[in-house]
Order: sequence, then structure tokens, then C-alpha cells
Amino acid sequence: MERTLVLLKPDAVQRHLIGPILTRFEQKGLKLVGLKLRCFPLETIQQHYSDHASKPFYRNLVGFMTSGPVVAMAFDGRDAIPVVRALVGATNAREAAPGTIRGDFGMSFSNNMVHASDSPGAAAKELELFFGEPDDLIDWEPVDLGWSYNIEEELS
Ligand code: 3AN
Repeated sequence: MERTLVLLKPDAVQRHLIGPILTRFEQKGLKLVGLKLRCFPLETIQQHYSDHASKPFYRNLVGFMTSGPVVAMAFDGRDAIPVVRALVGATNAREAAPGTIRGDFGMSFSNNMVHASDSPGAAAKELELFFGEPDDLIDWEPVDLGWSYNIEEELS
């Protein structure tokens, strides 16, 4: 099982898209194990995007991500990191494929509604940053697990 971090950016919150986007992940069969609505501190967002610190869009990105509430979510699932990235779609929402979240709900490169971890290393760092406090993450077993997966083949 893999665990990944998803952020619903301020544009998703302002545009009342929390429900529709969360539904995509739930319906796919990913297990929600953490959920927070916060105006995250500037330092948290700067740390989160530290790899982009030298990029021309960095200042704008940090300003945007601290402009309002953000929803942070953690999901578990087999291959959860690539599965979530595929659901989210290409960075530029104008080019994202129809059927993806960005492809269906957005028009912008910068205001692209969702962040999703892109590797196991990034997921570990990002989960620690957004869900690093005790009790931030909930361990539970969905009752339909045996219907969402063939447990013997896929989860052994
Ligand atoms: P993704 O979120 O698709 O993994 P990254 O990690 O390359 O994309 O970029 C992080 C965020 O920075 C993007 N979600 C987007 O909001 C913003 N961003 C990336 N490239 C650009 C760009 N060329 N112009 C404006 N914003 C950008």
C-alpha cells in the first residue's frame, strides 16, 4: 500500500469544488486517512514548494497558496501515488485530458486546483509537513476492501 498527499488549493475551495474533487478520489476506491481545512502558515507553503524557489512563478505560487483556506488530504491505496496523479491530470489545466480533475474543472496553469505528491520520497516529506502531528492520520479498514481489491492477488 502507498500513501500520498493531496492539497485542494484555494481556487478549489473558493469555487466550491471540495465535494466534487473529493468524490473523485473516494469513488476511485482510495482510502481517506487524513483531512484538514486550514490557512497554512507561509513557512509551511514555502517549505512545501522549496524545489520551485528559483522558478519565476514561485512568488505568485506561494502568494496564491496562502491566499485562503486549503484542504489537505492523505489517501492510501495500492499504487496510490501514480493513481492520484493520473486522476489529477496535467499541470496546465487547459491541456489536461477530459476526465481528469484539472481537465474537467479548470482553465489555468497556476490555479490548477490540486497538488498531488509525485514520488514516494516527496509523499513522505509532504505527509510529514502537513500531517506530522500525532493523531493527524487515522488507521481504519473500509468494509468494502475485499470488493475494491482482490485481496489475495493484489494486497498480499
Ligand atoms: P504539478 O502540481 O502538476 O506536479 P509542479 O510540481 O511542476 O506541477 O508545479 C507546482 C505548481 O506550480 C503547479 N501545480 C502550478 O500551480 C505551479 N506551476 C508550475 N509550473 C507553472 C508555470 N509554468 N506557470 C505558472 N504556475 C506554474
